[in-house]
Amino acid sequence: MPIREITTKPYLDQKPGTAGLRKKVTVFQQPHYLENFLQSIFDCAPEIRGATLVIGGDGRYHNRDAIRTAISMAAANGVRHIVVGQGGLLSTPAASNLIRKRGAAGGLLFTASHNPAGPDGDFGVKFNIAGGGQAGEGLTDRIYQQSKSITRYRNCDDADIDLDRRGEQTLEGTTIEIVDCVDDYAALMQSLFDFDRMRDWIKKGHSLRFDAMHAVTGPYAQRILVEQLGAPAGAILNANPLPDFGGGHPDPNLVYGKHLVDLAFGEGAPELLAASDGDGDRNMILGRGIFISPGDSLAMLAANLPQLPGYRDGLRGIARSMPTSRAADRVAKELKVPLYETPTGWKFFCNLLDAGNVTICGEESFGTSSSHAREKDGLWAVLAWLNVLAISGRSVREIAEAHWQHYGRHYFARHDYDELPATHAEAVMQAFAGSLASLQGQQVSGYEVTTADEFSYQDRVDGSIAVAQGLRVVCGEQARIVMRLSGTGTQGATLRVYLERYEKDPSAQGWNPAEALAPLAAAADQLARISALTGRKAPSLVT
Ligand code: VG1
Ligand code: CO
Repeated sequence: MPIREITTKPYLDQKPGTAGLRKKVTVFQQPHYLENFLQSIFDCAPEIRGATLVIGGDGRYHNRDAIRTAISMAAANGVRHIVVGQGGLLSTPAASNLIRKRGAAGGLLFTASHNPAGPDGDFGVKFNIAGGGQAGEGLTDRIYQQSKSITRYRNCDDADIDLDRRGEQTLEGTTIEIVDCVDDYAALMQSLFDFDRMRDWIKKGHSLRFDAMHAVTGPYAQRILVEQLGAPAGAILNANPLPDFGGGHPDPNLVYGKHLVDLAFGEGAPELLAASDGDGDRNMILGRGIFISPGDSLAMLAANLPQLPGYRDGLRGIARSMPTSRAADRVAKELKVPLYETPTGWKFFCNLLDAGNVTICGEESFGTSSSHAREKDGLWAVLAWLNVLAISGRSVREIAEAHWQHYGRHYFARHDYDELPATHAEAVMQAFAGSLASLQGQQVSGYEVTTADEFSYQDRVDGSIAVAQGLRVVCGEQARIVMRLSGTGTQGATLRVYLERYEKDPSAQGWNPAEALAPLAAAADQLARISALTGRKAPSLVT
């Protein structure tokens, strides 16, 4: 199995987005496509040579092929030790944990998150660095530049690797260690949460339901919730990972998780209902008769976290992405800890976490996690809620209502317009940008505009600046309209419109979010001429 240098020609479309390189499976199946990108990573991150690399994926179609290629190329590029999840499976947070625990110089994660899988579905690759976080903007751009001029890559001929056999194998002097995908992650969760209290809570007959959506979290939920915490096997839905995710769309939100919503609002509903996405980094939380929006979940967990074993020292700070509702800001204020507002994408939290500035982070896109990892962590959020329920003896609804009563309620919704022609999406952004200039001091939907600008962010640790991170109209604490274009799609452009409205008075908090936000939605349409410029009467998805 000699190492070979293979001559190649660059593909010019390998620009990573919000979370790595995401394309149709058929794009990744083109000769040398994945190889070019991986070699660009090895070229731009020479520290991996002679070091440890973690490799895993969410189990989707093409996962095994891609992982074999990655192992073979890593060996040919002089990686000393490769740690791979058995069967090629590692959830994104579990991979982040393994990178940290093994002192690895990096990790390759094969996932397109919640995007549908299968031969006609999506595929993706993310490069994570030492410490377990996603490569930052600078390195990501260097990798992209390298991919545009690449002329050769290194590979081993006919590498024969058994991804299912636990233990060590060798390839051209590189050790390949196949590990159980759950062990280290489960141990980490045990170090953070009170497993005895959670076990008791379940034993007393409190019920929960977790939907793994035929994606990567099945084995994790099975081990932790069923085997370790004693939940009945029926508490986990769709527990077996399938290459096409069972034909479903493992995106835990009100649309793709509607069956859970129906269960939560139906008779005999379980007390805690949750779901995760394709690669296990997202979470949706529901209780009997209530949906907890991700921004609320961040705020409520932040307020309750210091009661949990791993967080007894209190919070250092809280971070949220800019479009995420400002519910967490109020908790930070009361706890007298800093609140950081970052651009969309988990990579922006990593330097803050590394510097010890924040303990918990969240995004409106159903992402929450803490300093235990450098990725968002779906099951972590579920266990955190479960632990809070177990120690407080309160229901999800009671916790939420007490929170709103104390802090006020932030109504929030995201309206997505999918698969727009790029020209339409850009025209909307331009129209909105054009409106911003004259909005200062004006009224929008009855609120006075205090800021109308484009968000940019300077990293406090490395000084780097990220520009053009979304357009926003801020009406003090009362309301906000934010717009940005997605960086994770694989087809056309996706416009995201984020609406937020604050209601302090508990007697006025009984609206449903769609009603509460309708005037702001109308204002957004008017300011950015969305329906006029796109021909769409309504968003494709409201979450
Ligand atoms: C989306 C979300 C963002 C999230 C990203 C990756 O990005 O909005 O909050 O971090 O997906 O999540 P965009 O650019 O499409 O809005 V995951 O679970 O797909 O790794
Ligand atoms: Co994901």
